[in-house]
Amino acid sequence: MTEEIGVGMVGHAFMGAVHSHAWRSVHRFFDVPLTPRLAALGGRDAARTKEASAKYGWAATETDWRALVARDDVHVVDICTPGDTHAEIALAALAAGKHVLCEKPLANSVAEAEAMAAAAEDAARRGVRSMVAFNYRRVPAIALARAIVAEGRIGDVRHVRAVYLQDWLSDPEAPMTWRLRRELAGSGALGDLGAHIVDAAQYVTGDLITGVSATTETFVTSRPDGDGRGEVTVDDAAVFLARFSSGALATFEATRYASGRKNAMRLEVNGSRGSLAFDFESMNELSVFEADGREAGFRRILVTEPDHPYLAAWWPPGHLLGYEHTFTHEIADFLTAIGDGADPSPGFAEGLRVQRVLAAVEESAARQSTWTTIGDAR
Ligand code: SOE
Repeated sequence: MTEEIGVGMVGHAFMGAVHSHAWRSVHRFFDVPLTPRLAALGGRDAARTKEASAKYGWAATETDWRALVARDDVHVVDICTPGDTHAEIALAALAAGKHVLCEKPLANSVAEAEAMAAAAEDAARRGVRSMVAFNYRRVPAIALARAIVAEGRIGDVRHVRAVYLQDWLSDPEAPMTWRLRRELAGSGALGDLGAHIVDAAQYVTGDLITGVSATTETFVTSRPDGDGRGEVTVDDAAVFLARFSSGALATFEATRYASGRKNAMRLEVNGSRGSLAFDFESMNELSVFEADGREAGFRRILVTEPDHPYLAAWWPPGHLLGYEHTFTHEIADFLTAIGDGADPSPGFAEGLRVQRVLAAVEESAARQSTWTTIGDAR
């Protein structure tokens, strides 16, 4: 077993569960330089935190994240809380010399993300590492797509078409959650789902978005909340056009109202010599079109070969991976970077870049200035 590194995680809902799973299994499958020890789990409610800690295998619990950050047996702080607490926890952890893994989007505002990126840059000079948990980068098919684009196999990128479709708000009577409150979540489908496709599009193309024209909508403005109703203060859906620095054009759509679509995170890239297409609901596949083989059309590649990204650690070809593996890959990369004394990617500066795109989308949607209205439309 390699040297141990103590992990303290704040938050134990969906992301807490899936991160716990990854911390517990990463060193059993990947040759990582550090073996995680699940030192402490943080949560505000003592009973629920204890229950989660027993279920997911943490050694201790804390009800105050500051106490968790201060623990001598915690060397990494993993932030799985709603966005309103990311900046405060990350800044305190970095100041205390703890490595930080932070759920996406990095923060609830550009100002917070700027402070986090500056603190991360400063901490890196002291050997303290930080990373944003954009787990879809660690889907093997998405990592393979990036490699294919980087090798020039589809030529110059002309179009990116990215959607992230869920439907859990289609029912207007679905209850309120923190995800629908701006003060907690920062934004709605935009930050929750749009952040993933912005990051994935920039990651796969190796390019940056330089501008957007956007519109957003809140379809249902209040929802059942306890005995009464709560006001929805975020977007339910965001749709935007974007340009990349290469001149490539892109369209993005993030929504929780795409009835029947559960987690359809899809990306298509069209280049001058070929195309790539991915859909998370078939996450072990990548469709590839190379112009040289035009008659063959799109080929469906089953991304389960040992020479595909991350696959050597897992099962024989054709034995599929799932959502949870993306987090195991993310944490393997994070531990490797810490062990190598290198900055992991995506670091907080990349998280800030995504935050700026999200802010530009909100600004554009609020101004509505780039729309040409059809005269007789109401
Ligand atoms: C909920 O919409 C959610 O859990 C997102 O927050 C995650 O980032 C995404 O991976 C799945 O959907």
